[in-house]
Amino acid sequence: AATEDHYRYKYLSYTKMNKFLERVQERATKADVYIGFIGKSFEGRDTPYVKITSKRDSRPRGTIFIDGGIHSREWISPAMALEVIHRLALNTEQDSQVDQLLDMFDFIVVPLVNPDGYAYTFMPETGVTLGRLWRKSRTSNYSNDFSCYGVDLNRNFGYKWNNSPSFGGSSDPCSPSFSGPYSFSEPESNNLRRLLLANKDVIKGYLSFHSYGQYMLYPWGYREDVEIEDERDLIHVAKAFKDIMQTKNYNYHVGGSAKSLYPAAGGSSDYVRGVVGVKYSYTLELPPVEGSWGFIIPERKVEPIVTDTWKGIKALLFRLHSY
Ligand code: ING
Ligand code: ZN
Repeated sequence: AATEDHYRYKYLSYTKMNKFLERVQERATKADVYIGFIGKSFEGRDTPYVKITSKRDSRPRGTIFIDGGIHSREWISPAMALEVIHRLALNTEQDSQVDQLLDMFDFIVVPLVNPDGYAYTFMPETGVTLGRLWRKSRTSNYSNDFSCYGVDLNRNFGYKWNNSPSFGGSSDPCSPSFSGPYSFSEPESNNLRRLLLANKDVIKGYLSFHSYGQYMLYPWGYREDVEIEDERDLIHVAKAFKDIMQTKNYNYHVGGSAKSLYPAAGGSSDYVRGVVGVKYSYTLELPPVEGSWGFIIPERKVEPIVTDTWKGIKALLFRLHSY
């Protein structure tokens, strides 16, 4: 039978991803690995989350909450989330920093928030432009003739949802950034909200993996002209990531997401900061930097990207803990 290493550094289908998680759980010896489900997607796919905690003792720790795959075409995002799970749960590298991290934090990882969109990007018959580059969920109820599918889940979260003037989304169900008829209209965003709120009091940091562009973004996304409290701390923690990545020849930009990228209301990291109340809430735009095929990264690049990025994430978490 295939072990979890057989599945590592690959673009896994939804089904294989679930097998990977089970194998990791079976083989974890130094950490406790719990697999739960945040709910079902629109098309009925169970959406797993993984909780990883130290085996050493059960004293309460702050929690780092990580998600991937909000946008289906950004394949490097769930791949990164799975690497985090592998590193923390198995630590086959015998990295002493991982032991320290598990002493500092509990971890909750939702590797694939949008399994329907992701499954759609895996269907060869849909072609490159329609299928592989699909961004949204796959809801089918919102256009009059049922011809336009999906909601941009990163415009559907309930903090300043559809905030005008430039909310960076669309009210047109046919648009790739359709924000939905109301906030949390989608099972996928709503499922994530439930898990976030259930852990509201313990979450110390939130990381949402997207691609692409090499940005470490903090709120606010909804407007560029609103200052965020504690910006210096947010920058300082993000710089720990940026500096490590610099030594590996990545050039990350750290900044507020509306200012650095574009204004966009209804994103998950705004919700986590604004409603869940987590000070350190980030959206990480993974490589590459540019190019029209920025979402399509050859599979052989997965290993170097996620290996390098894990080092940056570790540095960020160590600095976060020092606050
Ligand atoms: N980028 C994000 C997007 O949803 C973002 C940028 C971050 C928007 C934070 C809002 C809040 O557009 C990608 N690549 O999806
Ligand atoms: Zn995205």
